[in-house]
Amino acid sequence: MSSATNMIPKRLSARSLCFAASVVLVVTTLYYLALPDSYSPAPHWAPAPPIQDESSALPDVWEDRAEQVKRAFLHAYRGWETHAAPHDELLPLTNRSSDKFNGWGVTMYDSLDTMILMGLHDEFERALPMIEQANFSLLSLEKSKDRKGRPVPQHAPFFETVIRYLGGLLSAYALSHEPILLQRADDLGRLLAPAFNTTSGFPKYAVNTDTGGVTGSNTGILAEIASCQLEYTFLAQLTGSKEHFDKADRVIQALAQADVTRRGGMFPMRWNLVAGQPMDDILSVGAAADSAHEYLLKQWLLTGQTDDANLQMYLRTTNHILTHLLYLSDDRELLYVTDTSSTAFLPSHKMEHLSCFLPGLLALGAHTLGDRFAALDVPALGTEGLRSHRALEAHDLRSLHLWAAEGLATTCYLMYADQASGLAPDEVTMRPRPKELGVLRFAAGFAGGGAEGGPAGGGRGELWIDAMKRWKDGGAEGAPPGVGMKYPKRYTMDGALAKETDYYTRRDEYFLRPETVESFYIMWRVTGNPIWRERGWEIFESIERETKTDSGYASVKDLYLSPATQKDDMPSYFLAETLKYLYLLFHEDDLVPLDKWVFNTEAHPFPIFTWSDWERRKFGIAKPSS
Ligand code: DMJ
Repeated sequence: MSSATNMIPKRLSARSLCFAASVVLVVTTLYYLALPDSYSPAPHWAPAPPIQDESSALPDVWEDRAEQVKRAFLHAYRGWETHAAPHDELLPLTNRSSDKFNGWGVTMYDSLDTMILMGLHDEFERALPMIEQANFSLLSLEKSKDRKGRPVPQHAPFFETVIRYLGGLLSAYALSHEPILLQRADDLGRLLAPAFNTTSGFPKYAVNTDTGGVTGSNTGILAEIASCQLEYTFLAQLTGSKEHFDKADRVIQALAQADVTRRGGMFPMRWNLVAGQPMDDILSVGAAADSAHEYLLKQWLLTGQTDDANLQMYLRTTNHILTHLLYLSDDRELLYVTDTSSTAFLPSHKMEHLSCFLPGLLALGAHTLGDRFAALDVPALGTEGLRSHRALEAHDLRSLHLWAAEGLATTCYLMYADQASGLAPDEVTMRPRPKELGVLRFAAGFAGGGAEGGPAGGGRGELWIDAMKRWKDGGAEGAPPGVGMKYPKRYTMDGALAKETDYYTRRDEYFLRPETVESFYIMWRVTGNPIWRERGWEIFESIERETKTDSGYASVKDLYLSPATQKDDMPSYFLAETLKYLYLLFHEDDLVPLDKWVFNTEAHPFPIFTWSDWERRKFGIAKPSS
């Protein structure tokens, strides 16, 4: 059990309250000045500004902050080049390397488009000859051992290889037009294609790129079987290859045809790759599920908003998330997203850092869907889907998605700001607000709990959508539940007041993950509210303070202490995603406009396109209905 379980909130000091009060006034005014006309879900309240450094109003501050992120990227990348190239990832404490992703130098492939966006042309140029020589063979791994001395597997994990390598090549090609990048993307797309040789068309776990042999059981994980559509579709559009197109299209068709009516139209976690049907009822936006939900909206966006199958799946899924997976915590009324188990769809009240991509996704949907929120095919919904639809009918969906996005992104921020290290735990268990006032509070096991003994699986709490209904029925006074002013609370090691906390930590490690700053970037672009930049800057400062090493940046544990304890690990997504989103968040120019580009789940931007008549005919794509 983590000692974080026994941490308690400390009262805010009078000095910090005074300081906060004075900046609230200034920043609220700034907020309204910066607010675009299109974002006005409830003009009578304002979201909470965090404690803000007054110097951030100066004109050059954000450019300087973007430069600092660029320097961080260079520090990490040069550390990899010096100590780990041509291997996959740098071990930033021992200056050794690891080969967890095929040994082809994943850090370089994952970093290519970030280099272009940051104007790091020397680094990009140095990478091209290595890509020229790449043959995507696994034979060099034959004698490699992992850190525990075990032989490294002789297969390329399909999902990770697609999102990091294929996504990286395609995006760098789109930004640079270097022909070798597309050639290698095409090679890799073909070498990985045997994974799709299943009855359903969903890909298997892994491929041996030397033999074409496929590894993995006939049970697939949602995120791994349904997060390749963007990459294979864009590859098809660039190469004109129907083979590539068909790979993505079969995945989309299999999802669209799967029977998920008793899950309210949302896709669960485990799938039978022969039948193409779900095998359990676990509904989650976290690990093993996340990017599959993301790709529904993004595939619709990538292909110029004409793909009705993906639109329908996205609308159904978000209806279910909004009505079944969102809850409020008991102390600060934090909005959180959890998962429901196979047993009667009970919520676990667990919230993962991985789930912090959801606010960004909801904001992106609110920004782009417009009147298409009304396009849901209601007669095709099952009973459960219809119930969600009815529960949402009273609401303006665009506002609801934006409020959910704001509340969730605030919770994701507080999971950082609450810790002495300023870095968020990978997993927490939330204490839900009880269903009705006066009902015995849900507290048993919380203070002395932990991953095993805590409240997971017990106590239903009040669904956000029910609290929203009461708020609306009561005249919609003040901020909607879970949205608006929220302050950090610093925890101490004394367990006496543990029942006052909103959550306890299940996993007190920060793996340099991007999801929270990814959502801040989209929130900033969609709402124009500077609060998201400020919060992103706080997180970057914590990353610099707690995770920087002589050669790179390290994952950390013991987050409730500063300095936190560093671990010998620097994932490639730190360069591909975390630093890219921070750079884009601070950069004064809109380098990747959201109406022109779509980010794959590894933050590699692909340009939005529309199919030409010839491509429609060649690939067999029906004309859009409107
Ligand atoms: C990234 O590799 C991708 O974003 C993936 O979809 C899940 N999360 C990791 C980083 O946390």
